[in-house]
Amino acid sequence: MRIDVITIFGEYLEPLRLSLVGRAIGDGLLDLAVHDLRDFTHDRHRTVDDAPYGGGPGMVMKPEPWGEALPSVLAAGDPDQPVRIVVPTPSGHLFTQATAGLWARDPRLVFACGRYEGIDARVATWAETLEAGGRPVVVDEVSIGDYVLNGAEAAVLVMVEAVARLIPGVIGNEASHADDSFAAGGMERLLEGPVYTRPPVWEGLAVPPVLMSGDHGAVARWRRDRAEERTRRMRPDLLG
Ligand code: JAH
Repeated sequence: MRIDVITIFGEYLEPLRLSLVGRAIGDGLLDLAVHDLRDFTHDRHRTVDDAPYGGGPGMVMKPEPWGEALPSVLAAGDPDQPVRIVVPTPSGHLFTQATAGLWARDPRLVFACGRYEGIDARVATWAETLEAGGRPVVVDEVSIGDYVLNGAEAAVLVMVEAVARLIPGVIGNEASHADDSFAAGGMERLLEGPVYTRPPVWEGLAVPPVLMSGDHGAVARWRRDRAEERTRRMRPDLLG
């Protein structure tokens, strides 16, 4: 998979070169390219924002740098691959584990990072008229949750990590994400219950004996019960 990120704060994406995602890049399973939006401006101040039409506080990202950056970035990749452009915004539809699973099968994701009050709305509309890999470009406006950030970069970190670990070959132990909270299949829509390791007693607190019983059926039932109990307590909305 190739992932492009267009941003005015490229350094924000550097942590993606660490740890598991960094290893995926090193192993050639993920190609990450970060682009500076200001490279697509032409004035001496490399201006990317302007005042909002209709008045009000804050600034809006100008469309013209995006109008140059997006075709340039699309042309930098494999022209035969279809592209999904992702625009993180608090007014988008919710990004979930299911979204991550779908995107992990895409050959190309392009993240467009807004700052200020967001990107001129015409950019998303216009980007839908682009094509890549002989197919229309898909534009997804998504939110990672109901809070406002100072810009989309932190949301991109979250989404790239959630997607990259689902790329085949990226996680050494494929079974380890089958029972993650929110993973499809297995413990569907349940939070994960508590986990324990040695020592058997720590600060006077014992590990639940069933986990040391060697009875795999009893362990599975106990884990399912704890998962349901925790989901009822922490996230009753997930149980419907
Ligand atoms: C803030 C552009 N759902 C989290 C989220 C995503 C994006 C933004 N805020 C929150 C954001 C300012 C400018 C995007």
